[in-house]
Amino acid sequence: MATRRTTKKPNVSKEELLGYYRDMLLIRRFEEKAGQLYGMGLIGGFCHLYIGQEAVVVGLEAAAEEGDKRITSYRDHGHMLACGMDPKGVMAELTGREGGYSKGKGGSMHMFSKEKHFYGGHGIVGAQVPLGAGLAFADKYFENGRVTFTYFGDGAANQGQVYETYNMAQLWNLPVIFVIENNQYAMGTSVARSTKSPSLWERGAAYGIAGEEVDGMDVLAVKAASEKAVAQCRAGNGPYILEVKTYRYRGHSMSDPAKYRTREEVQKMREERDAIEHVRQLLLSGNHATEDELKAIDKDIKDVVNEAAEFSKESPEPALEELWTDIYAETAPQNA
Ligand SMILES: Cc1ncc(C[n+]2csc(CCOP(=O)(O)OP(=O)(O)O)c2C)c(N)n1
Ligand SMILES: [Mg+2]
Repeated sequence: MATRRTTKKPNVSKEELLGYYRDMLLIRRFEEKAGQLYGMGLIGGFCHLYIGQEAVVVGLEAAAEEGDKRITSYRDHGHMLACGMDPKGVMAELTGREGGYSKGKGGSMHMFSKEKHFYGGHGIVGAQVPLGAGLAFADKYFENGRVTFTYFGDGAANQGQVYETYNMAQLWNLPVIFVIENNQYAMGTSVARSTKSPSLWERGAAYGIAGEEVDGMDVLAVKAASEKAVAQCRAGNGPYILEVKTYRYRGHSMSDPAKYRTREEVQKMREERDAIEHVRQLLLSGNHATEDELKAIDKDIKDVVNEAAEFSKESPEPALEELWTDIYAETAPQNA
């Protein structure tokens, strides 16, 4: 685990810092609520929470521009919120209701937003990696200057399809940023137990792809690395790999007994490395916000999340006829 932190005066405005705080807190509170709704039996199937990893997606999104695309795995609620999708629509999809982004027919592993250029939500480990390169291929073909953020985990990083994708992405100079969210575990298997080459980003060198390791508990470090990666991609220099070292506080999914790590390990990360607490301290010590102002933000976010939960309970279940809709695309995709 990298332990570097942005200790020098951050090169961001007060508004930006407050924005990151807000965005990360929204993800955390949303996920806590999703966990509660799951416990109440209102969310079916699996539920993979993102708690602990918030700085990754918020830092990456800080470098994104309108029209850029994102695609990720099943641990995707944070990615959706960070790119501006409506918490009500996301929560209602989790509870399987009509008001959800996929009309309640998809759940977290089949949720999309064309408007926000969010391409899922994929339950098959690593499947989103070649798909992400495909999105970037389309952007290159249309010469629209867009980049695609393709997120995957440390476990997925051991898959063959990742390396086939690296090869082609570099060969074709595709504008894709491969973001490895290294949260140290793939279900119950730690990185140390799954590979003898633990520096995952360095594997790109075999294909000529540049990259770097980033402290994923420091949103400003993620933002800085993301800006560099985006600049390289937009300039037409092909793909870039960011291995973002992070940590998930909760189990792999809601049904994980977490016997593969100690409570102390989790507690230590929460107490010493928490990304939200880090920004909170930067805001307070830099006199960018008072305790009361931060409390007001907390309250605001609680209201947003409670409203989303209410909406996700009140929205009706999809009608039976919906079984026969949204199966085939009616129009061929156009340049977005
Ligand atoms: C092809 C495939 N193999 C196995 C699984 C079962 N599975 C689901 S998540 C997971 C672990 C993936 O870990 P990682 O890529 O590190 O992502 P994280 O869950 O940590 O975000 C596995 C093995 C699956 N969904 N798909
Ligand atoms: Mg993992």
